Amino acid sequence: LELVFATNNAHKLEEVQSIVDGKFVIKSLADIDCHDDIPETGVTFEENAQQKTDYLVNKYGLYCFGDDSGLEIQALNNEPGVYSARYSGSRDMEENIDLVLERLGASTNRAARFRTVISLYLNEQQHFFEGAIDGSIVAERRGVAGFGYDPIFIPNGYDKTFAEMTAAEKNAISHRSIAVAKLADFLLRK
Ligand code: ITT
Repeated sequence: LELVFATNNAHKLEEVQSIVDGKFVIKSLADIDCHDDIPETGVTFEENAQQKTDYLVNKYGLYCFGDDSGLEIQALNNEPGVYSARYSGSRDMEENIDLVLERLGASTNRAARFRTVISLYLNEQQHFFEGAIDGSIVAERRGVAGFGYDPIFIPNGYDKTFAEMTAAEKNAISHRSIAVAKLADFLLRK
């Protein structure tokens, strides 16, 4: 089975490839020579994830999956949420993290959740798979691994941020790995 992964985020591609570990073949957008900026205008992870797969289905007629994900911070009314990639108005993650830390300030409620929704389009049918992990936001960045908000998120029960973990440690517990495990189970049962 070959599926196109509708993402322009190289970190997501790498994580998902390592989680799937060859159980099925993942083609990137570069592999199909697609360099488009796929529109993302929804207000939920589901809508955005489906927009990514709808785009490939409509343009290329391909079976594919897409990942929409983000960080929900309780004290910020679940922001940045679907706006995680552009919270400050730009895709610069330094600025996005600065804005989160500034808005959170000295708040004692540091509770946060990473969420991923995967949209799969296969055999003319639409499916969704979700993953989430609860944790908290630290006062200052820690670690250099991973991507996005990893330097400020500590999963509950751990004392390291995602950015202080190895890829294998993050992939063993992350929101993305939970969603991808459900996707892989579904595909392998077919
Ligand atoms: P595609 O839409 O092309 O897949 P994107 O980076 O725009 O790539 P999203 O729209 O899903 O992806 O935005 C999610 C943002 O949330 C992402 O840019 C990161 O900043 C953040 N994010 C998602 N998963 C993350 C993770 O595992 N660790 C840290 N930050 C993450």
